[in-house]
Amino acid sequence: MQQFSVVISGFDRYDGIDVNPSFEVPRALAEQGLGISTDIDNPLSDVSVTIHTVSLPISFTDSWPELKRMLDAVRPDIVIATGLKRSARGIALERCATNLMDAANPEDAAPRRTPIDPEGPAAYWTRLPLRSILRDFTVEDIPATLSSDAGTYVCNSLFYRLMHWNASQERVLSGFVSFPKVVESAHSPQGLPLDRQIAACRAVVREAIRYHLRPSSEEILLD
Ligand code: PCA
Repeated sequence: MQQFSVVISGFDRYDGIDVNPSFEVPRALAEQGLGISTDIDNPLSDVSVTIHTVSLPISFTDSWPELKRMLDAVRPDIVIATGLKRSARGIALERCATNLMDAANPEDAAPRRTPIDPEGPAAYWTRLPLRSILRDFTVEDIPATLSSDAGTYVCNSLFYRLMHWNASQERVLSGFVSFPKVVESAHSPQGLPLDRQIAACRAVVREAIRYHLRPSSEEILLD
């Protein structure tokens, strides 16, 4: 049986948010597992998956070092970083991490319009198989969009540093998924119930493992 180690990161408390999906979803998934069918035709029936979760501070300086400590300790095959995008209607699959920090609030001594890594490339593409993830979402009726950027705040910085690290790793797949706000009704104009967000994250991990087992150039949808 093939062993897979998956790290799913989220963030600590947000001001004004009662139920924080990027805190709740990784923990729920670690508790509930992936629910992989043991059907012999299922390519995932022969894998054993361990999910590790970490909740990070919303900080330009501290979030990446904390995630990196976890990556060094666990040496995962797959890393899914997650965050909250308050404006998102459904799940936003982030395809691109850009080399830019720009905090909207200048009071907190946060960076204004500066590169994350002055020596680094302008952007990194995700390594996650977005095409097959979207296909799963359609089957499970989970509203989602492809997103071209995770903003210019801490989520994007973490995503960029993660992809920068991933560039020097063999056989590690990483990417970033933004959750919308948690709402009660599946038919709200904006946001999704927590159980739908957990189902979405489960599909992301499942497809990432499938792709890790059998990479194909078609599955990463960039345009
Ligand atoms: N959302 C903020 C910071 C962390 C998060 O989950 C952002 O969009 O950058």
